Amino acid sequence: MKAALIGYSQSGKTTIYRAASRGLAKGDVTAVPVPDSRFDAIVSQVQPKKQTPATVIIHDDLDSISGTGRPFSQKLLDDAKKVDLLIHVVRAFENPIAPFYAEVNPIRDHENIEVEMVLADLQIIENRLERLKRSLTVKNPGSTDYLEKVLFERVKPELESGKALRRLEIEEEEAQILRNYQLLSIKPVITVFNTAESGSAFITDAKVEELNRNGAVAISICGTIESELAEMDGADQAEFLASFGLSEPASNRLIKAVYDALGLITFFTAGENDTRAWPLRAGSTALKAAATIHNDIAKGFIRAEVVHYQDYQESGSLDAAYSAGKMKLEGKEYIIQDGDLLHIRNKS
Ligand SMILES: Nc1nc2c(ncn2[C@@H]2O[C@H](COP(=O)(O)OP(=O)(O)OP(=O)(O)O)[C@@H](O)[C@H]2O)c(=O)[nH]1
Ligand SMILES: [Mg+2]
Repeated sequence: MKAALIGYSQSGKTTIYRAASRGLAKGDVTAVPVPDSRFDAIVSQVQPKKQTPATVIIHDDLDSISGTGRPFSQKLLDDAKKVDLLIHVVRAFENPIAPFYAEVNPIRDHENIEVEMVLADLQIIENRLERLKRSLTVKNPGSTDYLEKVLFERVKPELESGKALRRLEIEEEEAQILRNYQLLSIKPVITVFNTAESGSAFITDAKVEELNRNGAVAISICGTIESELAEMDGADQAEFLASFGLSEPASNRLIKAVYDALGLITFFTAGENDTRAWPLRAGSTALKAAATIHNDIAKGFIRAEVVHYQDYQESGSLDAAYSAGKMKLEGKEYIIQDGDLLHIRNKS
C-alpha cells in the first residue's frame, strides 16, 4: 500500500519523509517498516534467520503545490492517482524562504489545500458531465455512461458545497467508477502539522484534537527534531526522546496512522527461517491471508492454524501455546483478527 506526501512547497515534506523513513530513505520512494512491538516480541522469542516487518511505501515524489488559486499540476494529479493515501504536510514553523504567505497560519494552509482538492475534483466531474451530454449511450440505464452520469450528478452538488468525496457514502460499484479519474478528495488524508522546535506555537493541541473529533486524522510532528532522531541509533534515540519527555518518535505514530487509515491489520507467520508481519485489509478471510503469503498456499488451503496474539503472549512461545490448547483450526472463511499468528496447512 502506498502513501504520498502532499503540500505547499517548503512546508517540510522532505523533512517529514526522511523522519518517517528512519534513515532508510534512498531517493524519493521508501518502503517504511511499520513499528509493531508485537512483531519485535515474536522476533526476539523465535530468533529467526530473517525478519520481515510489514511495510508501507511512502512517496516524496509529488510536485509541491506552489501557490493558491493555481490548479494542481498534471504531474501531481498523475502521481497522486497511483497512491492509496495522502499525507498532507502543513507548515507550522517560521520559514523566511517559504514562497508565499510569510505569516505562519497552518489552519489557513490546511483549509486552502482541502478546498483546492475539492475544487480540482469538481472540475474533473464537471468536464466529464459535459462530455457525457454528448454520449450516445448515456440514456441507456444499463450503460456505464448512464451510471456515471447519475453518480456524478449526485456528487457534484456535494463538491460544490465544499464536501470531500471521502466523506460521502459511496458504494463499491461507484467507487470503481471514481477510481478511473484523478480525484484527490476521495483519498484518505492524514494531516501532519509540521511544527517548530519550540513546540506548537502556531497550532495548539486543542485545535488538532478538534480536527480529529470532526472526522479528520491530524497529528503534530516537529520535522527537524524527528529527522535528527531518525539518524540516531537506539540508545541515543531513547535518551534524546526522554529529554523531550517522549516515549517513541512521533514519526512512528505517523506510520501507524497511515497503516490504520488504509484499513490494514497485521497477521504474523513465526517461521524459524523467516518471521514475518503481513499487512491485510481488516475483515479479510483466512483464504485471503493465505493468498497474501503465496497463491499456491491459497490454492492448496486445507486449514489455518491460528493462535491469537494474546494467547501467544500469555503462553510465552508458539510451542507453549499449542501445548496449552490455544491453537484453533479454522477454515477458509475465518476472519483474521489483528495480531493472529498463522500457519496455513496446505496441499502444496
Ligand atoms: N524550524 C523548522 N524548520 C523546518 C522543519 N521542517 C522543515 N524545516 C525547514 O524548512 C525547509 C523546507 O523543508 P523541506 O523538508 O525541504 O520542505 P519541502 O516541503 O520538501 O520543500 P519542497 O520539496 O522544496 O517543496 C528546510 O529548510 C527545512 O530545514 C521544522 O519542523 N522546523
Ligand atoms: Mg521536498
